[in-house]
Order: sequence, then structure tokens, then C-alpha cells
Amino acid sequence: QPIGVFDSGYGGLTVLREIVQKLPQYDYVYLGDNARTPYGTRSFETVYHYTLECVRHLFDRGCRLVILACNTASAKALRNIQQLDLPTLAPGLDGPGLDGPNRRVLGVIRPTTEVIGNYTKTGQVGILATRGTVSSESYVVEIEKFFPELRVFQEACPMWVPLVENGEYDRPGADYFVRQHLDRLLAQSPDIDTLLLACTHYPLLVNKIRQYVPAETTILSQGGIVADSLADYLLRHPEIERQCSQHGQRTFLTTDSTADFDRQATVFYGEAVRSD
Ligand code: DGN
Repeated sequence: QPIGVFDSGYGGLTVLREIVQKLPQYDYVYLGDNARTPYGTRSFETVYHYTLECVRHLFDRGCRLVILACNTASAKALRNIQQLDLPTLAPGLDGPGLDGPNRRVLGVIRPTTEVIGNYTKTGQVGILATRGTVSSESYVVEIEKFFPELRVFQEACPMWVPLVENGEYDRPGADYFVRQHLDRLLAQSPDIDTLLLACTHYPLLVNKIRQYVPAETTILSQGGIVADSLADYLLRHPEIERQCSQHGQRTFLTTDSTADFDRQATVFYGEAVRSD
């Protein structure tokens, strides 16, 4: 069975890209809910229902393991989904060989919060994310579990996703908004030395971000961290790993127009994409 990777739209492709680089042997099905993106401004209820529908779809396609490669979905829906029992989550799929314990949904917040404290010297970290992720406080709560001594500052950057999706991420127009949010974050504390790009789109802005923070700042993108964490997870769960097929196949699905998806997806995935 392929590994499912879900995002509200294109952004999760920045995560899939790193996963595929680290673990190319597995088959992957990517699902972007482009028809209903963005999730960043939607309520908990809505994000939960949309995410659950998409996870179910990936289970229907045979995935055993689904990664929510979206911070907003991980922040607002993952815990509730993980608490659902299998018949609710995947009705009709719990027949022979499709037993519950072997089906998993993982997010992107936990892997990142487990390691963020290893990068900071000042003990002060900044989280840049959508409004939904920031207001959920998920990063603050999760970091506290692993690194209780850290001070965590957050800044919601609602303009950054539209900048990236409109192709402005490397143009001069982006500078104003990139700088505005970084200035606001650093105004909370000048000693923040580690920045987490806690939104799938932000790695595309990394060159701009670097221009507006002190040179010694560590800027963390999630893709590589999530890929390492998945590799580790598969090692620790051989019963899941055994069920992940290994033909190097990539399948791309979208809830909206495939032509639009293919055009935009290349920017995020770094190579040409053909969706079904
Ligand atoms: N994929 C979303 C995230 O990582 O938060 C960003 C896109 C969105 O839905 N706003």
C-alpha cells in the first residue's frame, strides 16, 4: 500500500519532496484539497471535517499510513482523528488484512517540536505560521512537553500563503510583508535565534526571510525533519513498514482542476507533476 500524504492544497508537496528524497523506494499518494483551500482561516470544526474526509479517501485508496503534511490540519484535526476508532475513520475497510492497529495518521507538528530545542542557544524560538496554527497554540503546547525551558514566540503571517500561491515569493513585492511579520516577531524578543517555518508554503520564502533576520539565525524548514521522523517511525514500526509498497510510484490527486494543480505543483514539488 502507498503512503498517503495530505495537505489542504499544494503546500504539502514541499514536505513530500523531502520525504521522497529520503525514502524514494516507497509508493506515495498525495492528495491536495485545492477545492477548499486555504484551511488557515477556517474554524476547528471545518478543518476537522475536511481533513477527515480526505484521510478517509486516502484509506479508501489503500493507504495504511497517512501523513497530514499540513500544519493547520495537524493543529486543528489530528488529535481528534487519532482518537476516532477505526470503523468511524474507515468504514468498510476493517476486513481481513486491514486491521485497525495497522492504520495510522501522523502529523507534522510533533516531529518538529521534538527537535526544535536542539537548535537554539538563547532558548528563544519563533514560530511563523498561519492564523489557524498560531491560534491553536499547538506549537506552544507541544514544545513545552519536550523543552519546557524554551520561550516560544509566535507570529501569524496571513499574507505569506497568498504571496507564494500567486508566484510573488521571489519578487520584490513580497519583501514588504516578509519584513513586516519578521519585524513583529523579533519585536517580541530580539534574542530569538531559531525560526521555525511552521507552514508548508514558507520554505519558498526562505531567501527573503534570511534577508530580514540576523545572519546567525537558524531557519528551520519542516520537510527534512518530517522525512527523518518518518524514516525513524518506519524503523520502529516494522508491522506498518512491511505493508508499505515499494515500487517508487508517485500518484497526485486534487479535489480541484488537475491542470491548475499540475501547473502550480511543480513550484512546490521541484519537478513536473501529473495529477489524476
Ligand atoms: N498547508 C497549510 C499549512 O501548512 O498551514 C497552509 C495553507 C493553508 O491552508 N492556509
